[in-house]
Amino acid sequence: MAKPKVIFVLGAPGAGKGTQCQKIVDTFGYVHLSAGDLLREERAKPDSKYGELIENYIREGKIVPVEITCSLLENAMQRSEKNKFLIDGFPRNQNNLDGWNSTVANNVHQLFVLFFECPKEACVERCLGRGAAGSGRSDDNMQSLEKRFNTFITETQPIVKYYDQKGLVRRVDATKSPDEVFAEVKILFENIGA
Ligand code: UP5
Ligand code: MG
Repeated sequence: MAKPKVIFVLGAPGAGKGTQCQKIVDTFGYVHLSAGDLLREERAKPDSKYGELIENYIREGKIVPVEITCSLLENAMQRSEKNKFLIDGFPRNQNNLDGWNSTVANNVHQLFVLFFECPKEACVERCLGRGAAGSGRSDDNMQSLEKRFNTFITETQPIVKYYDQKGLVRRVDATKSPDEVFAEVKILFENIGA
C-alpha cells in the first residue's frame, strides 16, 4: 500500500487549527488527528500512566515528551482505515521533530505544513471566549495562555522556520471568519488535487 499522506497543521494557540481541520475533513476526506485532543483523551483514561504528567504540561503550556505524543499519533494512524492525515498541533518543538524524524517520518509522505497566521490578541480573545463558553479546557485562562504563547514563540516558530527552509510551509491568513479562512485553505487543497 502507498505510504500514508501527512499534512502538519500549525499555528498559535487559538489560531483556528481545529476549526479548519474539521472543514478539511468534511470537504476532502482527511482524517483529523489533533495531538492536543489525543493527549487530553489519554489524560482522561483512569488507567493511564501519563494522566498527571499530561495535565501538568498542558496547564503550564509546556510540550509533552515526544515518546508519548508520537505513540498516540502512530496508534491513531494505524487504527484508521484511511491513508491521508491532518496532524494538528504537532511537531511543536525540536524534541517533537527529532522524535518524529527518527520513527515515523520515513514511513509517510509529507505533503506540506499548513500554517495559520493570527496575531496574539485575536488568538487570546478566541481562547478566553471558548473558556467562558465552557470549553472545560484547563489551559483556556490568561495565565496558561501567556505560557502557551511563550512556548509557541520560543519553541514552535523555529520548527516552522525549519520547514520553511525546505519550502514546505503554506501560510494562510487566519484573522478572518472561519468560512473566509477556509476559502483560502480550499484553494490550497484543490491545487494539490487533494
Ligand atoms: N475560532 C476558530 N476560528 C475562528 C475564526 N476564524 N474567527 C473567530 N473565531 C474562531 O479555535 C479556537 C477558538 O476560536 C474556538 O472557540 C473557535 O470557535 C474560535 P480552534 O479551532 O480550537 O483553534 P486551535 O488553533 O485548534 O486552538 P487550540 O487552543 O486547540 O490550540 P493549541 O495549539 O493551544 O492547543 P492544542 O490542543 O494543540 O495543545 C494544547 C496543549 O497540549 C499544548 O499547549 C501542549 O501543552 C500540549 N501538546 C503537546 O504537549 N504536544 C503536542 O504535540 C500537542 C499539544
Ligand atoms: Mg486545537
